[in-house]
Amino acid sequence: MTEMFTKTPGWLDWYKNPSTPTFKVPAGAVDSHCHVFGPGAEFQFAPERKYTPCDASADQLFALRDHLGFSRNVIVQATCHGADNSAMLDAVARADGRARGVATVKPTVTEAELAELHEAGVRGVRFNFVKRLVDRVPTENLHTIVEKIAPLGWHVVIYFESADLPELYDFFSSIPTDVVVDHMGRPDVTKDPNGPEFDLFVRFMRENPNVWTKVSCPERLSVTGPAALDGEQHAYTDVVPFARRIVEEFPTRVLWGTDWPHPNLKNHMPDDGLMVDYIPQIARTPELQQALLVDNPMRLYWPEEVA
Ligand code: 0GY
Repeated sequence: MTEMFTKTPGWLDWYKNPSTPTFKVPAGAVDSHCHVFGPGAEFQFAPERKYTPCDASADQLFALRDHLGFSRNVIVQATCHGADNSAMLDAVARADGRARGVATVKPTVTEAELAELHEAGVRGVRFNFVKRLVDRVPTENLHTIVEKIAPLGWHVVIYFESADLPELYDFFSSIPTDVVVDHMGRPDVTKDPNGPEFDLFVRFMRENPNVWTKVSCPERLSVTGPAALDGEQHAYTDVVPFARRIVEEFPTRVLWGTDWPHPNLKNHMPDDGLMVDYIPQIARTPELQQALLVDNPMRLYWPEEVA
C-alpha cells in the first residue's frame, strides 16, 4: 500500500537484514523497549506529532524478535501516535500473549477504558518530558493519571534528559507506583560515570526502591561510539561504564530493549544483531544477564507467570 505520509527529512530507516548475534540471549528473553510505527496507511500518525517516521509494523517487529532469539516484547507507545494506542494494541493483540504494552493516556481516561486496555495487555503508561518529542503536560494531569492507573497495578514509564532531573526529582519521587526510567535518564556520557550528574540519577534509584531503569539506547547516548555496524563487537564503549554501574548496583531493577526501530537517530542506524552483542559488555555474568533479560521483565510484565 502507498505510504500516506512524507517522512521527516533526513529520517533513517531501520536496518534491513541485521546480523545474527554472537551473544545467545537466555531462554525466555524479553525485549522490553521497542515500538511499532503505523503502518501509516492503516494507523494514522497523530496530528500533534513532532516527527513522521518510516513504517515499522508488528510483523516486522516479530520477525526481528525471532531473528535475535528473543521470546517476548514490551511495545511502548511512540509519540508519533500521540494518545491513539491503536497500532500498539493491534501489535500486542497479534502477539499471542508474547507482548505487553505501555500506553499513552489522557487525564480524562475512564475506568472502563483503562480496564479495556488492561484486558488488551497494557501494563503501564508513559510520561514523556523530552521537549523535542512532546509538549509539556501539566503535573496535575499526570497526578490524575497516576491515581487512575495505580489500582490496576500498572507502572509509569518516564522519559527525560539528565539535565532535567533536578527539576523533576521531587515529582518523580512522589509517584507511588513502580516507575521505569527510559535509557538511564539519558546521561551525558562525555561526563564522568562517577561524577555528580550521574550520581544524582544513582541517588534517585537508591532513594526510591520502586524505580527501575532500562539500560538501553547506547546508540542514542553514545558520542564516540564505535557504532554497532560492520561486525563491531565492542560498540558504544563510551556508554558501557554508565550501564555497568546501574546493572551491578541494581541487578533486580534493570531492563533492556532494542529500541527498534530506533526513532530519530541522526548519524547512523545500528545493526540490531550487534546491539544484542552489546549486552554482555554491560551485564557481565550469566546471572546478571538472566535478571536483565528474563527475570526482571517477567516480574514486571507477566507476574502471573512467575512463581
Ligand atoms: C525512544 C526514543 C525516542 C523517541 C520516542 O516515543 C518516541 O517518539 O520514544 C527519541 O527520539 O529519543 O525511546 O524510542
